[in-house]
Amino acid sequence: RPRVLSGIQPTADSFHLGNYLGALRSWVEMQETHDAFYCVVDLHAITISHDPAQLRRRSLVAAAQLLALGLDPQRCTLFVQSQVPEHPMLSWILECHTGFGEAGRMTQFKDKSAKNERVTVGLFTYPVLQAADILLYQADAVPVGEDQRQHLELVRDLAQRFNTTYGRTFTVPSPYIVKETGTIQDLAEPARKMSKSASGPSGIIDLLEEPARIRKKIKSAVTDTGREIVYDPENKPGVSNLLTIFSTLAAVPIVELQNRYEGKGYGDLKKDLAEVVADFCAPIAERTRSYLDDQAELDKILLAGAEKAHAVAARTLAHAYERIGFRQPL
Ligand code: AQP
Repeated sequence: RPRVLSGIQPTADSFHLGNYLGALRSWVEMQETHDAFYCVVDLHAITISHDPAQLRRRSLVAAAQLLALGLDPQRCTLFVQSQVPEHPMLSWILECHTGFGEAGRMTQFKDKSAKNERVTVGLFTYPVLQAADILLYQADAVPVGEDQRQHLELVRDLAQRFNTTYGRTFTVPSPYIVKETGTIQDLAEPARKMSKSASGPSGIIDLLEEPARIRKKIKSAVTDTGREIVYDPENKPGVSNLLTIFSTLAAVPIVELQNRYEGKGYGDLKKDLAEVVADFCAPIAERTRSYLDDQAELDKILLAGAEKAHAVAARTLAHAYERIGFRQPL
């Protein structure tokens, strides 16, 4: 089976609809067809300022949500990044093979460093740690949203560079980006992506949110001028975003939705979509709570996942050490 790896940051109290439609949906599907490794990337979460107790809690909530979405520890390896020591070890090696200018071209770094007052070296090397995450597992594919495409290009470049310099060591991974849902836009500002850090409360829908709040947000989503319900992301980004969300969650093709709402108004579309989203999120929130009720079991699942991940990561790191000219790690 081909191997996949992907990660998600525990930087909020809940994942949002963009995370789910852009990435996590593929995670659940790919555990059936791939040898899948998924991690909660808490090392990445400290690249911006954080609170330790909150991070500890959020990592657990993140893992519980992933299980609630359908990840099955029997079918995939689910772990928390900081429990597997090889990640920062390989990251250091890769940092020493990354050009300063090359890392400086990453648009996510440019965006985040412009927004944060305190810009750390860790924020700068963020995508190199991401490369270590992926290369340690020899992943063939990486299911991510469109916003991660540039980072994935860097990962490929680093793998190729290392292989050319020292001999074949790493699998060169391909991004797996679902075209239709590559980016889910902010509900209040449809020109921007829905984002944990940049979206205001009216622009983002959390999977753990109360149904009443979800309905309210969908109903007040910014739509475009005109009345027609047609998919046209360029000229009608608001309505198109709603159609994308509707189509994927309800498994109805967009053309069919266009036909269904012909002659009707934005209000009709929003009213129905509000129900679809609220009905989708409610059982996820319920299941997340029940995973969190048994923390001992959750800890056990994560420890078992970390042990499985460590066995694979240690093998790759030993190989990289050999190639580089280091003595073997303990
Ligand atoms: N709006 C989005 N549409 C589609 N996919 C998205 N992803 C994030 N936002 C969207 C995908 O979710 C996965 C998890 O990425 P992450 O942990 O790096 O989350 P993120 O990038 O931190 O999410 P945000 O909301 O964008 O947070 P900030 O603003 O803090 O960076 C990734 O596969 C990502 O592509």
